[in-house]
Amino acid sequence: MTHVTEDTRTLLRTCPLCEAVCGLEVTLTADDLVAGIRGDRRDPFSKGFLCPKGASLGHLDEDPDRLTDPMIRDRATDTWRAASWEEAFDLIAERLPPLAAEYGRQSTALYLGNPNAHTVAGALYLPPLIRALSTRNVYSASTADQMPKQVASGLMFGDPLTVPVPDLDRTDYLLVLGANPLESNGSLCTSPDFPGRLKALRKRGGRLVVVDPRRTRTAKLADEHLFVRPGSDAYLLFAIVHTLFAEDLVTVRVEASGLDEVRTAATAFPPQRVADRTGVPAETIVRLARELAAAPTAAVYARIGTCTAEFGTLTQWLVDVINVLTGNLDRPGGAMFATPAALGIVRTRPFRLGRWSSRVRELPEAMGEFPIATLADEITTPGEGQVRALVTVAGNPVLSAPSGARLGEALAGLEFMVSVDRYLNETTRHADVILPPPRTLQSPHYDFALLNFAVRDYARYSRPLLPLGDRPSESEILARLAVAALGQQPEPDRDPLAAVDELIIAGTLHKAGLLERRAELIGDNSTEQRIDMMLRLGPYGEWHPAAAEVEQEGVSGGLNLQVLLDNPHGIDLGPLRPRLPEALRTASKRVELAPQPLLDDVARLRDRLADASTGMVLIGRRQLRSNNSWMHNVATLVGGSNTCTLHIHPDDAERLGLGAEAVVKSAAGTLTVPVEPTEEIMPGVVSLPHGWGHAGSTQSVAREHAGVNANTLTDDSIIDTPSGNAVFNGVPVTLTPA
Ligand SMILES: Nc1nc2c(c(=O)[nH]1)N[C@H]1C(S)=C(S)[C@@H](COP(=O)(O)OP(=O)(O)OC[C@H]3O[C@@H](n4cnc5c(=O)[nH]c(N)nc54)[C@H](O)[C@@H]3O)O[C@H]1N2
Ligand SMILES: Nc1nc2c(c(=O)[nH]1)N[C@H]1C(S)=C(S)[C@@H](COP(=O)(O)OP(=O)(O)OC[C@H]3O[C@@H](n4cnc5c(=O)[nH]c(N)nc54)[C@H](O)[C@@H]3O)O[C@H]1N2
Ligand code: SF4
Ligand SMILES: [Mo]
Repeated sequence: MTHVTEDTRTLLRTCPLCEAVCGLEVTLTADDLVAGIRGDRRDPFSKGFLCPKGASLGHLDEDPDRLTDPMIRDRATDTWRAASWEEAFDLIAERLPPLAAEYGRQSTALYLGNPNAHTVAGALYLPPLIRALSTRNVYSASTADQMPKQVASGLMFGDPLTVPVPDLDRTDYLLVLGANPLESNGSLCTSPDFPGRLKALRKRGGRLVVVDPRRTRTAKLADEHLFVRPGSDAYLLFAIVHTLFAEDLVTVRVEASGLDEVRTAATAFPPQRVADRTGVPAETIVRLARELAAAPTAAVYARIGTCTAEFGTLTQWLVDVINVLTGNLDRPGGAMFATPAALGIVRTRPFRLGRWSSRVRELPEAMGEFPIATLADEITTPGEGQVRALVTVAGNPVLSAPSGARLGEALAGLEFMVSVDRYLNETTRHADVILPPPRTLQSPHYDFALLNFAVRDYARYSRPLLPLGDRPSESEILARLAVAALGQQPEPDRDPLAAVDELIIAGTLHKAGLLERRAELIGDNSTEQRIDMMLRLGPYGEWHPAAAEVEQEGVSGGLNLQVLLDNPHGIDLGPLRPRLPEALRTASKRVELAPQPLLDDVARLRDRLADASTGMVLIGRRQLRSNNSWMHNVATLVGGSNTCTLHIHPDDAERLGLGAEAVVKSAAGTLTVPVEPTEEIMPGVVSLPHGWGHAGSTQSVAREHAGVNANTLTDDSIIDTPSGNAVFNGVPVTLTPA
């Protein structure tokens, strides 16, 4: 496993850069620099797959502009200096608790960004930080991303983490809406080499249909591509449901309630009625419904293009309604649930939405969070509970949140801000203290979040490839931040990280009636002991009463950390298996096809069918060699197709008299952007990638490829009602020549 030559050594690690969880072979020089990265061909899941980002992990890790020391900002001069860890934590302990004491707990907000879904620190040490802050003002990238899917799943299956994924390797028919896995490598569908799996689907005679306002690389690979008007997917899917009922094509194979309510709701959306709004001809919609019903197995999969839209939750709901109505939920080749190996949150009561509401706009919480679309309101609106302090962990909401520019102005008005981040960027420049995580190669890796959504069951653990030296790990940073937020000093001789872990280990083992087996947990440190415990208690685990046999030679007796350490390429736990009704957490123990909060939102959908405008609308897009806002400082990744341009159909560009640049105006803001006419986008739609807008950055490469902040144009006053999710797609805009 470790290949050593005279001056290099090759080590194994999972790539943390996207949801595909590829295995990597990292070759390091004697002075610990990355000499090369290859896909790990012996990883049973990714089988050697690697994308340009994974190949650039070394450049990212060794970026000279990356922060290595804690940074403290002098507000008077707006200048930064490096500080010691002690000084940084002391300053936080001195400033944060008094603000909470004076203005109340709610005056401190927390924002959690996307990379937390990929780090051990994010999975294991954010919950204690949230508890320490004990504020309801918790925000994350989830409400700029997948919250509609989680709300829909929570209401239908009782648990927002019980999200079905298309059984990619076995399905005969895949309908994809608003996802472009050939560039993104997949999302809420952990599937290394997604492109290869789609090619294999077609090769075995399966059919791939892609619905997208752009003719994406995924669309080009498909048997059929349909342009759809942005934001109209819920109409399209409802018309498919309508047809399934009208033509008597419904076959329900799971225990489900609410069939009649769904049938009644669908009567308002016959194909002829939604054709204009969606841009998809009625005959095509009818044919899609018939094909889905007739295919031996089929799955509908919809991702970010349909989540970050005005009817995101209804769309995500209808995806799984169709998976149920065509008999494809929870069966091989259909839409199935993964069985992650590590014990997750054990939910005993059904998911509920809106247990409390935000102060200013009275928006309901979802999964303990408020919509990121209302953070600026909470910071800028005076009154009791006004947000005055903010902690951000691995997020850049100035570039990623709707009305990002407005949020940036709001951050400037905070009394105190702490960021845990590897860069000084558009968001962290407003902080008083930045605490940088160590290099990726100094961090352990286990995919606690993403393996919930994997298309095969699989587990892999990577120890840190490089020692930490005398700096804290990101897990320690979060644990110490929790201590500082409580206004406490870490107890001498007591590691705050170990203290957190011990509390959780004792609590979990006590609940499982296994406290006396505490001493059996192995690992180099308390984090590893926790991981060992989670694996032993998980569904394949040594301590699980019904541990499934691990389908790998040489592994018997159930999973634990030692098994993963002995199998550093990862362990294949087999294809997805049917999990209903065991996985359900609904009160009825049935799939709820017609949850009331969703039926309530159907009226809003009906109303909007008539008044849809026909003007130009803006959508986003992802770029292969990019990742949201933070990989633009790697020279090998930026440039070429990875630049911030406005895609527009040539006919629109000509009609509007646009030259090299256009002024794009929305209700929220105005931008001047370079124009790139392309036949690959449907008329009436323009596309701008997000995550750009680095003018004036201290990051030397990113500054040279600045681009503009697409979220200047998106509008935080418009959200998907049930989930509070941001709306990035279908934003009305006007265009004029620059
Ligand atoms: N218009 C538009 N806006 C969008 C989207 C869109 O499609 N269109 N997509 C949305 C989506 S899906 C998402 S997920 C959000 C992302 O929203 P955010 O998570 O707010 O944004 P990122 O750009 O991913 O920022 C990640 C930050 O984490 C830092 N970082 C990277 N690795 C680590 C680490 O290991 N530890 C720590 N502490 N920090 C780290 C980076 O330096 C960066 O500052 O953006 C959303 N915004
Ligand atoms: N290379 C790369 N990979 C990434 C990221 C990245 O920035 N770059 N980001 C990561 C993150 S955080 C996420 S969440 C995932 C997202 O992964 P995906 O969901 O695959 O994201 P996109 O590639 O943006 O694909 C969304 C598609 O939706 C289309 N679309 C826009 N509006 C609509 C609409 O109204 N209806 C329909 N049907 N389609 C619409 C867009 O044209 C686009 O092709 O990718 C992850 N992987
Ligand atoms: S596809 Fe994702 S996980 Fe795989 S190498 Fe690329 S960035 Fe890493
Ligand atoms: Mo995302």
